Amino acid sequence: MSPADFAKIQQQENSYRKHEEHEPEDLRQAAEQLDHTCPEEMAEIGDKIANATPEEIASMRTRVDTQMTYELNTAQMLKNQMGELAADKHVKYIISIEKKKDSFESMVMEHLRMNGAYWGLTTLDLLGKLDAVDKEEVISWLMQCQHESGGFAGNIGHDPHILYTLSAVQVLALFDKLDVLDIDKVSNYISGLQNEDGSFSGDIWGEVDTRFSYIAICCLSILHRLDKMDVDKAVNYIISCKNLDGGFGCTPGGESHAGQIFCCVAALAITGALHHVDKDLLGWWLCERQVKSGGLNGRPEKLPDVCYSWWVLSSLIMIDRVHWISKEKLVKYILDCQDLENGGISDRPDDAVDIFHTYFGVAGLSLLEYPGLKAIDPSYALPDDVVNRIFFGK
Ligand code: GRG
Repeated sequence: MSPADFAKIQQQENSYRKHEEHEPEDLRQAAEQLDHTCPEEMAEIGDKIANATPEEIASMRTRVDTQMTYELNTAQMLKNQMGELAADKHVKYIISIEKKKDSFESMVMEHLRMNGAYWGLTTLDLLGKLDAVDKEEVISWLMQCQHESGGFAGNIGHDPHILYTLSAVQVLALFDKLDVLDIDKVSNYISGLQNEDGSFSGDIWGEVDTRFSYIAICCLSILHRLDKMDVDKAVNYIISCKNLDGGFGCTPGGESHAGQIFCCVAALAITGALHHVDKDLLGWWLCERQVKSGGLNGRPEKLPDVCYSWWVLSSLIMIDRVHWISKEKLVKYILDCQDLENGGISDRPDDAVDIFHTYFGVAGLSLLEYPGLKAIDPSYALPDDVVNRIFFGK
């Protein structure tokens, strides 16, 4: 073996030893390179072994050992960096919220408990643990939240709103219990909130928002009663909220925001009107939401938040542009937001967890095809099997 060969080997060994200082991307590339160059290197080693002295063989053995150690360390490091979903901890966290009725979180959630029920129960279902709750108890409480108008409130004794009505319908769909509903009563409540211009109000007080258009379309679609509303007018109103950047706002002229974009794109997807979306323009705006940490924000110059893993990702999927972001980096960001001790997911790493972000984190991972999770439908925000049962009876 020539001195030049020895110098080369020594240089490589030093670089292997220094791998901790490398960026994960460099290491991933190096691991791939090793994977590809290995056969030639082995052949080269084979040639040299034929004429090698005992010292040279010892040196080659060191080199192979170092290389293998490096590969194993790299694999281990990448695995550690990726982390894992603490599924059991999240299940315990969700169930514990129900039991801590006097906690701060329960108090501030009191008026929107119906949304909380949807977030928590859908997460449990995605994790394959919906049977950890007493279905009859949930349904009995849920039905006490319904008003004479047909709409549902966020909790017993509160006022009805379209926001809670969708959550109630979604929870019943999860449990395959839509038959407890007076479908006409609920669908009359929703269609009664449509305005002359095609928009929807959230309740009798009249606030208008594309969130309510989505909710009305999603809810009536689940109840097989889309014919009760003027779909053309609803679609035209949504299109009137489209901006020059390809996104959508809450009313005409309103700033594009990922949450509203989800609502408008999903409403157009459900009504078969996605051709109104400029997919490349909107896809570009949406993929620009991914920041350095891998997380997504909801609009330019804002901080990333786990909930946008849902709003942005589901929209990208619906317009076939999900490959425009780094899925791996987003998985890592969501996993970094877990409370590994007590369960739950937060908006950003090391912040306090809550049920809203726990749902959107797990739902985001489901969209990212994270192993062990049920698949979720990007437009109905319900597990695929629930959507299939509603529309195909299976
Ligand atoms: C069934 C999934 C599902 C939804 C129902 C309620 C609803 C329909 C959609 C809400 C869409 C929306 C507007 C989401 C955004 C929520 C959010 C985190 C808003 C925060 O806005 P800012 O301005 O935060 O406080 P940023 O991130 O812009 O600084």
